This record gives sequence, C-alpha cells and structure tokens, in this order.
Amino acid sequence: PQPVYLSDYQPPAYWVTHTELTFDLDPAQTRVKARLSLERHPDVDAATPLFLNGEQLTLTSLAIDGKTLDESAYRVDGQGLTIYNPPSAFTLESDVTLAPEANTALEGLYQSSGMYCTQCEAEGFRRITYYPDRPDVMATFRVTVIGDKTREPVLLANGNPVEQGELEGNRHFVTWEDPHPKPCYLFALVAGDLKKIEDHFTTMNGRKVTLQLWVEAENVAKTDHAMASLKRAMTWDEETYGREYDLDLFMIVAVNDFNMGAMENKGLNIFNSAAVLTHPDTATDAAFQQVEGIVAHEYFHNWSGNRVTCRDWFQLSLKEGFTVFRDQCFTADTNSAPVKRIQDVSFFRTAQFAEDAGPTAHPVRPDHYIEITNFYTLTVYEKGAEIVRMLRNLVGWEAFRRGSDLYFSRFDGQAVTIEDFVICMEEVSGVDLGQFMRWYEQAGTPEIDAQGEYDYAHAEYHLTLRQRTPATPGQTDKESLHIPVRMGLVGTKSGQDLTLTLDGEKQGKDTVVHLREDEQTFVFTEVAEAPVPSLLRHFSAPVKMHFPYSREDLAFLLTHDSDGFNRWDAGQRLAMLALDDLIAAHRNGVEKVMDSRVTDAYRALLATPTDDKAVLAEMLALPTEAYIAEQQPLVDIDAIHAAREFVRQSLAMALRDEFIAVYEANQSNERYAPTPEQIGQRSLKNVALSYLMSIEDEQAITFCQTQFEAEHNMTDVRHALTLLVHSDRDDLASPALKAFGEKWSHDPLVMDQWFTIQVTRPQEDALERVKHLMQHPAFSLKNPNKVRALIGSFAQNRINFHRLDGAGYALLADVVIELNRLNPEIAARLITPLTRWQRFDETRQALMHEQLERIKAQPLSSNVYEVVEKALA
Ligand code: B3K
Ligand code: ZN
Repeated sequence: PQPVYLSDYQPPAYWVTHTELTFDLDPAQTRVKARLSLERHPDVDAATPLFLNGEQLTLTSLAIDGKTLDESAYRVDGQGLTIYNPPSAFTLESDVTLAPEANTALEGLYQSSGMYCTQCEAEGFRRITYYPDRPDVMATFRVTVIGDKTREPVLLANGNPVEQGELEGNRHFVTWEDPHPKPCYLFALVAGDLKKIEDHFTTMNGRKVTLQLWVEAENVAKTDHAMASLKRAMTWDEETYGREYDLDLFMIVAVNDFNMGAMENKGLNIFNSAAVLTHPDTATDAAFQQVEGIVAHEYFHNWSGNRVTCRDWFQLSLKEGFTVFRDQCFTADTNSAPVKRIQDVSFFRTAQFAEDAGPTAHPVRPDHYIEITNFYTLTVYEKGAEIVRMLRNLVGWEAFRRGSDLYFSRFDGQAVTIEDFVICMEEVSGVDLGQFMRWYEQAGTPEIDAQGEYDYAHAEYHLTLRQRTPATPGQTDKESLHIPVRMGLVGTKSGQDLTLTLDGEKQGKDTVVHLREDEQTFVFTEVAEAPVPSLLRHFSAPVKMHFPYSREDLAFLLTHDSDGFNRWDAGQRLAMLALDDLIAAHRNGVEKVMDSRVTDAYRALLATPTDDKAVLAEMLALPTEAYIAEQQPLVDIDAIHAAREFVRQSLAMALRDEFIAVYEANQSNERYAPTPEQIGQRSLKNVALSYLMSIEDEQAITFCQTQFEAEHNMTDVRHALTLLVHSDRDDLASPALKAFGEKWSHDPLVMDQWFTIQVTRPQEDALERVKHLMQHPAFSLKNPNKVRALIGSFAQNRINFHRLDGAGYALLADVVIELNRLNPEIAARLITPLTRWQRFDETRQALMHEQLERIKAQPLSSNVYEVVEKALA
C-alpha cells in the first residue's frame, strides 16, 4: 500500500452539487441507485477524466444525462471508476449492488443485530456507491430508503422526511431530504425494527426541534440520561458558543456493533449502544459520564465538523481537537471542573505520552498516512484538544469566542484547514501564532527541565526553563515550541501564593510565562520569602515538566498550592518518588520500606474536611501501573506491580481506621442519580474499599459482600465484584461472578463488564480465563465491544499480558490475525500494546517482536500493515 501525502493535495476536478440515492435493502443484495449532479471545476481542462471512489461494489449500469455509457468510456478497478471525457456539467446515474450481511468491517452499509446501519467516516461511503469520497466535495442529499414493512418498519436518513408510501410485496419507502450541503462521510442510513423516545427542544431563536432516540425495544428504559444530556448540550452550545441547531429533527440511533463510540452524521447520529444506553442497575457512574460526554461531543460536531468541515483528512484535528475541547469544557461546567481536568490529564499523560514516545508517533496534523482510520488517535483527538486549550488561554476566552464566531461565519458550508482556524484566532486577538503552529507539525512530547534559585540578598527568584522535544520516527530535528507555562510561587513561610513581579510588572498571584527559546530565565523580583514554584498549573501545555522537587516541597505543595490541579499533581509526584525507590529496592532484592512522608501526606488528606469528595478520591488514588511505567526509562513490569502493591498495602495497614471511617461515612441510601455529589461520594467510598481490600481485611470483605448483595446500583455492585474477583478469595468470588453472569446474561453491555472484571484480575489464571471466555456464548469476535471488553482489557492487565512465557503476546497476535480478515480497523487498534516493545527488557522485546513478525508474515489489510510496519521499522 502507498502512502498519501498532505503536500499532494489538489482540489477536486469535479464537484457534486446534488446527490440522489435510492436504497432497495436486502441483506445479500442491496441495490443502490445514485443520481449525481456533477460540474467540472472551471480551472480544470476538458480532457481530465472523472474519478469516483468505489470498493466492493458490483456495477450494474451507468449513464450520463440519461444515456447508457459505452464500455470504452469508463474503467472500473479495485479502487473505483474512471470516466473518460465527461461533459463539463452533467448527471451521472449508476446502479450498484452490495451485501450488507457480509460486511464485518462495519464500514459502509452493514447489518447489526438484524438492522441496517452505516458508518462512512472516513472513507466508508465508497462502499455504498461510486462517489468522490473526500470531505471537500459537499452536496445536498435526497435519499429514498426502501425496506420490508415487517423487518424494517423504521427507515431513517439525514435531514427531514419528505415523502413516504407503500410498495408491492410488503415493502415501503421513506424519502429524506437534507438541505445542508455535506461531504459524503456525514451520510447515514438506518433501517430496522426500532422504538423511539421523543422529546423537544426550543432553540434560542424559537425553532422547535424534535429530538428522537431510536433503540431496540428492550432498551427503551435506558434512554433518559442520553436525552437529558442532549438537551444540556444544546443549551450549553447556545450559551457558550452561540451555536444553534439547524434542522427540525435531531435523531440518535443505538447500534450494538460499532467500531468507535459514535458518529456525528448530519441530523442522524449513530451511536455504539455502549455510548448511549444507561440505567442505574446496568451502567456505572463512569459510563453515565461517558455517555453525557459523547452525546455532547457528537452534538457539538454539528457546527465544529459538519457546518464547517475538513478540507482533507490531514486536517482531522480541526474538527476533532476543537470538538474534544468543547466537550471537555461542557463536562467541566456541568460536573466537577477540577475532577474533569485531573481525569483527562491523568489519561492523557499515560496514553497519549506513550503514543508520542512510540513507533506510531505522529504530529497532530500528520503529513502522510497509508490508512486514515489508523489516525483517529489520542494525538489527533486529545493532543489536538490541548492545543486548542492553549490557544484559548493564549488569546483569552473573550477573544477565543470572537475567533470562533468568525471561523463559523467565514467558513460556514466550507471544507477548510487548520490554518484557517488559527488565523481567525490571530485576527481577533492580534497575538502572533506563527511559532505556535509548530504544535500541529511536530510529533513527540516536549520536555522542560526547570531549575529555580532564590536569591535572598536581592529578594529575587530566578526560574530557568529549558525545552527539548525528543526525535520521533521521520522527525529528528525539532524546533523550539511556544510553550505557555502557567505558574505561581508559593511562599514557604506564609504558605500563600506570592504576588509576582516579572520584568518590573506586577502579575497577580498566578501568571503565564511564555517559553519560546530553547532556554529562558525568568526573573521574579520583590519575592519576600523563599518560595516553592508551582509549575504548569492546570497542565497549561501538553509537556513533561521536570523540576528537582524534594519530598518536603511536594508535601508542602500538596497542602498549600492554591491550584487544585497542582495539589493533586504534587501528590502524584510524591507517590512517584516513593515508588521509584521501591522499584529499585525490588530489583535489587532489598527489603522494601514505606516512606513515612507519603503515609503522613495521605493521613493529612483524610483528616482534612472537604466538600469535593471526587477530588479527594482522585488525590487518594495512586498513579496507575501504566502511568508509572511511562515514567521509567525501562519498564520493569514485575517491579512496578510489586512496588505499587506494597504502597497500597502499607497505606491500607497504616490508615485502616481512617479508610473504614471514610467508607462508613459515605454510605447512602439515596435514590441513584449521576450527580457530581453522589458520584463523588461513591468514588471516595470505593477508593477506601479498594485500599482495605488490598490487605483482604475481614471487615472489608464483609463490606464488599454486603455492597455486592445490596444491588443498590451498578457502580457499587461492579466495584465490589471487581474487588472480590481480584482478591484471592475465590470461595467468595466464584459464586458472586456466577450469580452476576446469570442475572445479566440477556444484557450485552453488562456482560461486557463481566468479561472485563475477570480478565483484568492479577492472579495467574487470567490468560486461561480469556481463552475460556472466548468460547462463551455471549462472546463474538465480530462485535467490537466484546473484543475490547475481553481482549483489549486483558492487554491492560500488565502483569499477565506481559507474562514471561510470551503467552499473552501470542494470544493477542492470534486475535489480530483473525480480526485482520473480519475487521481491519479494530485489528489495527488491538496491536497497540505490542508496538511498545522497545520499552521492555530484552526477553520481552524478543517475544513481542516475534509476534509482530508472525503478524507481518500474513496477508494483511492496509490498516494492520501500516501499524506493524511502523512497529518493526
Ligand atoms: N467522527 C467520528 C469518528 C469516526 C471514525 C471511524 N473510523 C467520531 C467522533 O469523533 O465523533
Ligand atoms: Zn469527534
């Protein structure tokens, strides 16, 4: 497979101004008739052939302006259809057939639990009809769907229904019209036996919008939260960005087989059922929050993505980075802002940093790709969102909002680039963003080495920052970035933020210093007492900040930093220092000793009264094994696990009474609601229970059993069950697992959780359990949620996935090889853990390498090929 390059971009030679489609649905032979109005670009010369993408289609007829095309006038190959010497403006009619039931890749038109649905982003539309399948071709659509009245009583497409009727042979049709020109990746169709839940929303200018959620009959009771979330998102986008919805109808459909979370098709969002269905008995707090976030994200795309879209797929972060930033702010505003930031950063620093440090590292705007589906990454999404966040901070919210308004009005109905967005921000603010653009072009995580010195004699604090970005594949030389470092100086005597004076100017107690050079020293004057610097507050840039903090400094920041985010971060850093020592002790076979400063810090946390229980729960959580691994030069799986367990157990023993008190004080019989208060309370209680269960305390076991049996809500039930299954008390775990599995055998989303709980257990039998569960009737390799729940989760089970006999790697490779044929997109994603082989010891490196080579020896999809090729390069 050949890569595509950003530098090769050419505007389309022909535009499609209007698209008419008729679908005659059939599992084995769906017929798609297309009628496209085409126009040649005035600058393109007349002999230029027209190329239309098309894959896995059978062409049955082709006509221009009503006349059947002679076979010599066109050519069909595996990529598409070339028409020689077309007129400058014409109507093209094509007739194709395809087989939705055979589509296991879940791209294009496929069947899920018997219903028909589509996924076109990025390049799935070419599996539906011959078309210029690129985002810069935008047309209005009129779509007729014909289906069986019994099997497909509901026939949906984008826009508004304009006509419907009965046909012979128990068939019927509905015609839909979407007045907003759109690229074909936003096309959608759904047909099946679905039930709807309806509600209404009146927009800021009085447009009455009908909101519909379409689900299988048994899921009707799981839709309240998604509907409420949608309404909150609509209100928030009006109030925050002045964005109003633009059709009379907004639909969300839940499907069971879906490669990603959801898709923002115009007026007809299609969701993975896991990203929309919730019920207190079946979904955890985390799932409730995830649903709210995804519903909002897809809704926000209606402007940031649909009204203004991407010129080409290299610009993917234009819509994704901006929309993720928007959904993050929405969640922060609707729930607990500090917790949202802590959770996002904690995930980012674990997973995106790892991506940026591995063989598939790429810039937020990549400059080439083989398979675009491989670029729906944490870098494009989350690092892209961090860049937008920096922009917002650089220009200030008020200018950012004006820049956003300008962007939407200037480019409405167009397909544009990342520069177009940044230039709007530059225009409204007058801030020079030239150097800032490098964030989009350079891969790798920048690192800052910071050093500070307090000059008593002159009452000055000198802060020196040095930046470097490590080489990444294909990018060895990095230029210096414009890095906004938000910071404060906390006085060691007063315990308060000091007023900052930089270059003679008063800054307040919190400021942003701009690091643009490789090295810069910032001199703060009138610093009355020796401070501890609080750096990168709120994670003001996606970088690694190194500062030689002592444990005393960190314990001090943990109690005194006015920035809640950095208080949490100080706790993480403090725990990391202790963990580092313990990892070394484990490797050297030396007895492990708990650092009493960590214990004291945790004791102090537990003793300090707080309103925000969710933040406290985050503060009490130790860095995950994945995060710890990310901080080590060479990952020692066993030492990390042992060190972390040691800290957990030491804390549990030292603070047993405190944890029991926290657990008991946060019991509640309130009716379940996914409110920040209740979620905070449950998180805190369950963190305490986790600590207590790490020492298999008798009291904790009783708490766990009672909590499991009380069946108050899935958050508590799942947490208790997980702790039992992850303990050595199989006598208690087995019956609980069995009861849970039987109770929920009818509910695929709960069974996903049942799978995950089992394969993430630390005991040695985890791998055997995976193999065993792959035979379970509820498991299927064809369902991405099942693959993620069982195989994806097992790959996160670090000590078992990285077993020294290589069996974990071999199992993953087996699944990748099989999935490569069924669903290349999911197969390629699943390889990720193996691509990180360079980080491990020689034995594991060799074992991982061996599996990558084994995959590479197979006939591969371009998706899997691209990832394996990079991993082995
Ligand atoms: N835009 C979709 C991504 C779908 C891509 C699938 N290959 C989801 C989202 O970001 O909202
Ligand atoms: Zn998105």
